[in-house]
Amino acid sequence: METGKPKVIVSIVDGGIDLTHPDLVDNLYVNEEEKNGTPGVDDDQNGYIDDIHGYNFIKDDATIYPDKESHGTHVAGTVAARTGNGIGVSGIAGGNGTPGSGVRIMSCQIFGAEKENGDSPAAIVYGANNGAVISQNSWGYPYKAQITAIPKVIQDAVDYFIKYAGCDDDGNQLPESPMKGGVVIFAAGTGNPFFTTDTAGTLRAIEIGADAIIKATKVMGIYDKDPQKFKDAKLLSKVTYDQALHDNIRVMDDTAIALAKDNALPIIVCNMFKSGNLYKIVEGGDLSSCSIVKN
Ligand SMILES: [Ca+2]
Ligand SMILES: [Ca+2]
Repeated sequence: METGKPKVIVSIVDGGIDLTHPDLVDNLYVNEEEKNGTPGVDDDQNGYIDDIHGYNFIKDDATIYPDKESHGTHVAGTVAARTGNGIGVSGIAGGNGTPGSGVRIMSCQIFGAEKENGDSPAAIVYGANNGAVISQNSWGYPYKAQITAIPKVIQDAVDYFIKYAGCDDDGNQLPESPMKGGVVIFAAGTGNPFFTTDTAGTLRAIEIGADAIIKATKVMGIYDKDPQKFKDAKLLSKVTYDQALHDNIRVMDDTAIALAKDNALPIIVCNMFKSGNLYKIVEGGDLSSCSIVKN
């Protein structure tokens, strides 16, 4: 089981992390040039003064402080609270029990007290430019903001992170980086009154401008008849939204499929129990052992 690696830096784009938290101190990202540098001087010349553990994109300085709800600290703990130290919680990538064996968490602060919002595109880009290969985002817009699509500046920052995290200015993988290009994670609930999980999940995929939504199931994909009942059931590599809506296919509920159709969001159906399946789809775009719903 993977418990995290210290070479992997995760930027927490959120409220500021409590940098003194005993369950997090061992797994904080440290910019050594700034730590051993001169206060008030941008020692590593990255455009940010004294950014030792990340940066505060509200105040435009390096003073990181927890938000009102301690949400940033909570999220950081879920990612990398130290495992096996007898206190607090264990993060999913908090290490194997040996000090310093988990991923490194970087604090990119965009929330503070109420009505304090930071420059979130700059915070996402900062992560890519300073060694993070995973950008963790657990935030959104209030309903009253009436935002129905991901703002272009955010989409551009997300695209930048995916393309350039772990790379030098020419787009080549840095020797110390564990990967070329990054992963942007949006953590959010799919609960929505009167809507199914499938429909709410489809809505979230549209909101973040995703290339596709993956429906992981017990079977390889979509069949012409129930593969559990019929031995000669045939796997269909592609079906249209209208086919998915009709017949007995029932990939998802009709509302979810209609929403995907209206927004031209492909639905990939695959087997969640087959090892390496998700990786094949996400990394290589290999759809040979799954089905896709699109026009
Ligand atoms: Ca700096
Ligand atoms: Ca400095």
